[in-house]
Amino acid sequence: MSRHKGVRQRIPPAALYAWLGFSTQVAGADCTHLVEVPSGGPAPIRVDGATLNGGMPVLPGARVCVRGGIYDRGKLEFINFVGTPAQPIVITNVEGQVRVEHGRIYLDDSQHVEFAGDGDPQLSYGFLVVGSTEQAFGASQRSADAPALRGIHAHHVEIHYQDRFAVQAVGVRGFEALAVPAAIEDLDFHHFYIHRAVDAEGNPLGGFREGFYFNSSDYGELPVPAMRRVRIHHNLVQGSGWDGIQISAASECEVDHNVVLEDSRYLRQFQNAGIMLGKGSACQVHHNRILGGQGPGIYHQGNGGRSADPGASSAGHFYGNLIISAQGALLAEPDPRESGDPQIETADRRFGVFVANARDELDDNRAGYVFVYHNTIARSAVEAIRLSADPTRIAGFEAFNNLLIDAVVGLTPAVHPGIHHNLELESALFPFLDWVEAWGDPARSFPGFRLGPDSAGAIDAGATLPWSLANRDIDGQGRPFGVAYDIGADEYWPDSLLADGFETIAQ
Ligand SMILES: [Ca+2]
Ligand SMILES: [Ca+2]
Ligand SMILES: [Ca+2]
Repeated sequence: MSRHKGVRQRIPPAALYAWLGFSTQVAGADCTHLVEVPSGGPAPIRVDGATLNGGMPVLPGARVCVRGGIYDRGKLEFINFVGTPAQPIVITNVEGQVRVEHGRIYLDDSQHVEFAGDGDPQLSYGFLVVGSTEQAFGASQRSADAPALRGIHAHHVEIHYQDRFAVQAVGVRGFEALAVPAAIEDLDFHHFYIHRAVDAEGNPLGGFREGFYFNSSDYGELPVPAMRRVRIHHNLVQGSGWDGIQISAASECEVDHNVVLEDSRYLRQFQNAGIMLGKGSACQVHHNRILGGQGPGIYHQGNGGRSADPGASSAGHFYGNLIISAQGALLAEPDPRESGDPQIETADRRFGVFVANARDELDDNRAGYVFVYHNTIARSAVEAIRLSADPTRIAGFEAFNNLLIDAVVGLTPAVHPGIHHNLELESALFPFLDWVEAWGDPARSFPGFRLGPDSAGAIDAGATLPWSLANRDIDGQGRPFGVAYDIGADEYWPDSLLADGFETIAQ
């Protein structure tokens, strides 16, 4: 088992940009511009792409290198970097880590930018934000005159001990008055490691609310979707006070291969999901590990598919996730940023998957469809899977091939034509493979619930998938193997090495 290791996704080298003519060689990195981060001082640093190129705008395809160092307090802001889809502007670290202490990093009024924290091969995370009191990392369009928030690719960033939303993409302040907002499009965030500090005994020092909070300021005011083509993947969020990952008002959305550990520490009402899909969101949520959380593993009040044909849309699919709820009594930690008495919600909401709404993705007033399959859900204190029975909220659903372990209640509704091929069992009586999931720092261990050679009842017992999604299991292994699909997130492969699946970029 690995911890979050920051596996690289290398982008082709920037050699083709040599035509810019002012390439700066830094430690082998082909930089078109070099930014020095001054250490100390409370003043925010603004790196302005409109003038960085000798008083002129940085050109598409440029590689802006930020030299490693400590930047203490305030804000490190990159603004006015405008690339093109074919030639994004790369902002990356060189010669060490860019460490922003008691501050935050923002990428404002920029378009088609890759913010790449893998610039130093010695480091997993080239950018580190420590102990900020505002959003630790954000991307925003600050005015209607600025370029729309589009084409932002950010990766290999560590955020440690912050008090609010860790990674936030917010839209278009100043656009609220317009009837048709420019959409936020093409956001790709991966290999973020977001966690709080702990002392030697493992007690939390400080905390943060949400690992990712992707939303639009138009949320609730204007027709959805406000964001399109959003992907959040291969991130690790440990110890969030509120939801681990939230996306609202996003379509063509994918949340996959994330590890959410011990979310919902503050037990806030409506802020207690591992992965929260807010109104207007139509997402595929798959191959995530949601371990030790105190609320629903996946809570869905977003959109579903446009029709009963699951192949018609990418929306409203939840599959291949491993969800293991926290055991024992609920524990509420105080929200460090909340004045007055903490709002403690003690109702037990340890569902595995809770689908409250599935609006149609094209018409928010019309119920849509949702599909829940091939998840392994353990230790839920209430239903492992609850699907709203209100036909005005959900037009239809299918829940099948789910493995429900030690569930107090398996599914609600219990009987429905769309509910089939789910297996409920007690872990103590079932021969799972001896396999442990261990993630985070400090590491947290959970049973892997992988199928072994004796796991009859689950092996080859699933319904045949009528569409091509979920053709990989949580280990990255192909499915089906053998004569049929296995039930749960794992497909049993004999005599093959188990991978943790987390490194598997390609689907
Ligand atoms: Ca939330
Ligand atoms: Ca099989
Ligand atoms: Ca497997």
